[in-house]
Amino acid sequence: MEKALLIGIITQNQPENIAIESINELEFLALTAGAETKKKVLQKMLKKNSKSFIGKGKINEVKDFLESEKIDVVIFDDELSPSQLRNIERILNCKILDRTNLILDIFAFRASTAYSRTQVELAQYQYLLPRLTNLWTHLSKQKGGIGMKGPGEKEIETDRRVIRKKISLLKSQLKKIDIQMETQRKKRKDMIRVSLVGYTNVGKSTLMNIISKSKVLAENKLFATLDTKMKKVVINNTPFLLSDTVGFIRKLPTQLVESFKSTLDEVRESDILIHVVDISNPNFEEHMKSVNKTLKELSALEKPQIIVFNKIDLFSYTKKESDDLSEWGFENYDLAYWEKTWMKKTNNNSVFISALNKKTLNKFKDLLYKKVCEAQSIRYPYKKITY
Ligand SMILES: Nc1nc2c(ncn2[C@@H]2O[C@H](COP(=O)(O)OP(=O)(O)OP(=O)(O)O)[C@@H](O)[C@H]2O)c(=O)[nH]1
Ligand SMILES: [Mg+2]
Repeated sequence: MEKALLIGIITQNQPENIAIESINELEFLALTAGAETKKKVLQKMLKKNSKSFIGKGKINEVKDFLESEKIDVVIFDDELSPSQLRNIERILNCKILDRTNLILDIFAFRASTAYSRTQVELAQYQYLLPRLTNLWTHLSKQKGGIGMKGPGEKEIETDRRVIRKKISLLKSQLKKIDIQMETQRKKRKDMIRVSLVGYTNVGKSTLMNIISKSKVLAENKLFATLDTKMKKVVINNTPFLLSDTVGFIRKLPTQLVESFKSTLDEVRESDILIHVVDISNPNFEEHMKSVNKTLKELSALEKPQIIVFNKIDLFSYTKKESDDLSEWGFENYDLAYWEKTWMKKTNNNSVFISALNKKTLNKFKDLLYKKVCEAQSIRYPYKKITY
């Protein structure tokens, strides 16, 4: 396993608790990609340093650390600009990755169909294009070339041209697949369509498997699902289509959202969204915000939503003693509190379940059935529905 050092920043937009959770998540991403984290560095800053992301003194500290320990890769928790990447690489003389890069890597590894592979490849080339000069310096260094001059502009131009060509080729391939998918989707137009959405690793595929008796890969890893899986489900004689799709994450690379446009079309065209949340994660509200942000980008935020708070079996809280007058934190609220709060906030469109517990699942099925009937009566207002 490669050894990694992670770097993140604390700013006004990203307070300490969120920065910590974000860098811990980066550690999980790194592990998923195959790197073991040896050290995490967080720096408090007014804003990102335009040249070296973190401060100059801090980056020198990192450099000293790299020299004393055997670190293979330094990973930044935000996307680096091409010039930042170049500068930092020059200072640290080590393999540098950023969050986007790492997520793209995991996606590339996970992509198992020609379709998702094409989508990931497109996102990768789009990420690579403005950073090409950089890559070249990196390669020339590996070849033992002296100095940092890199290739002449002309050679870079050729490479850029090759990549641009590749990008347009991938785009036209995707277009072809899109047309096929669209015709398939049109065929299903009469049915009510329901999509499972949510942060990665919250249990979407597990739920899909349980209620549709299908076999989607579900595991304790980020982005286990990349392709949309669809299944016909029947509750109380009412059929509808249920689909499971790629999970979201904070700071999801824009290139990915763009290239996964067609995978995400299913979400865009759904009648109902089931937003699955892992309530055992102390940052679940943060996660919900990231998911809603992506849903907004897909113009899908206004769709009817059921919020499924999953993994209640793992939920824990610290009870406060009555003589303890310190401020209440997230960890002091019990499940009943969250249930009350969210039932109110969502007008009773929430359920609290454990995908592993059959009893709680019935509550979910009831709510889902109610929503499907509602969607149907909106779509076919004159058709009599028997409940
Ligand atoms: N304890 C507990 N674990 C759960 C529950 N639901 C799912 N899990 C576990 O959580 C992990 C992630 O589940 P998945 O179903 O793969 O999650 P996902 O949302 O599809 O994740 P991605 O496809 O990677 O975005 C797996 O190890 C599941 O076994 C639950 O209610 N309780
Ligand atoms: Mg999944």
